[in-house]
Amino acid sequence: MRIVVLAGGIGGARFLRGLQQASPDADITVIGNTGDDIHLFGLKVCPDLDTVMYTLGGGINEEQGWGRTDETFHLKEELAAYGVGPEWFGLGDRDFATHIVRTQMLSAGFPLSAVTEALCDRWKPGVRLIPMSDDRVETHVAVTLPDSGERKVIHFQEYWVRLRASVPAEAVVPVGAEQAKPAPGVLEAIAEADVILFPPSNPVVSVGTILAVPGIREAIAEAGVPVVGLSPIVGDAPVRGMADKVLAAVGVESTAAAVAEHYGSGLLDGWLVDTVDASAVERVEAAGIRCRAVPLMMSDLDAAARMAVEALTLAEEVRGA
Ligand code: FO1
Repeated sequence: MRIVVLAGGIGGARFLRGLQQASPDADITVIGNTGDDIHLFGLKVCPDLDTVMYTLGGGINEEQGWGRTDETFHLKEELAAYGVGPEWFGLGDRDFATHIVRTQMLSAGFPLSAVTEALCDRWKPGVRLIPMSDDRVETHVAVTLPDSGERKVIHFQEYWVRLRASVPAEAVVPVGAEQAKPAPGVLEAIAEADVILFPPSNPVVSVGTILAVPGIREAIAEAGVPVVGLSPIVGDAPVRGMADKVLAAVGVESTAAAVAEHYGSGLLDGWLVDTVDASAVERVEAAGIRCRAVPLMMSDLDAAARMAVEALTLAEEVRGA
């Protein structure tokens, strides 16, 4: 079975680990979000691609869900000693190697998709990881800074990591998305998929950014195969991260049903909500999307695998409908 998954960071990566356990023989292609990418110290950092690669490759810092395990921060300390910022983004020594190799290959003219393939040759994630685009897309957020009251547009990572999303996101803009083209293999993977999954990733800055690349949303809508998503919102709050802050920016209430409606029945055929949101099932089905309430807390690998089974089961129900 050929499965395509649109993945962001931590939630998407953890779901993928469950999907691999649930469907070991499946041919899984991951279309990774690159809107979180940031250029630091002359290096290109791809947080969501690295989180998938490290999580499935066995190198992730499990508690954080990002960065490497057994990490040290000598490079970061030395840079700070030189007064070279920013200090708010925790790049570890092992992680730096990934960004140096990536930046070297990009400078030599390799597209990000080829670079990602080369990095995955080492990590062997067991999925094909393709960036949504080889073109530069960076999510920026309009905020009113708390101390000065100044209105500013800042990089997503500054909003997410330095400000901890502590102020409202007044606008979320995937800069460059309109001019971006799907990376080689993205549209082909969607066209050849037997099922397409939206994991519990951030619907605005992760899955939303992937869908903002012209051609990807259309390809999924026209793929003619079941498209099933899992709600990242449980009990009116994000399971992790601060999805509610960016959902507000696009006028979507932080509920499992609202996120399904936001994706729309033109895109989604099925939607899984957590058992605590069972009352949302009726509203989602009224929107033309089949809905089931199942446990959605990825407390461990087996829980993630059970969620993956539920998603694939719903996909078959939709296919048979
Ligand atoms: N998230 C944090 O909350 N604090 C950090 O210092 C931090 C550093 C970091 C370094 C590399 C990397 O790949 C990810 C990192 N993240 C950090 C997570 C990152 O902000 C998020 O994983 C995504 O951008 C959102 O999905």
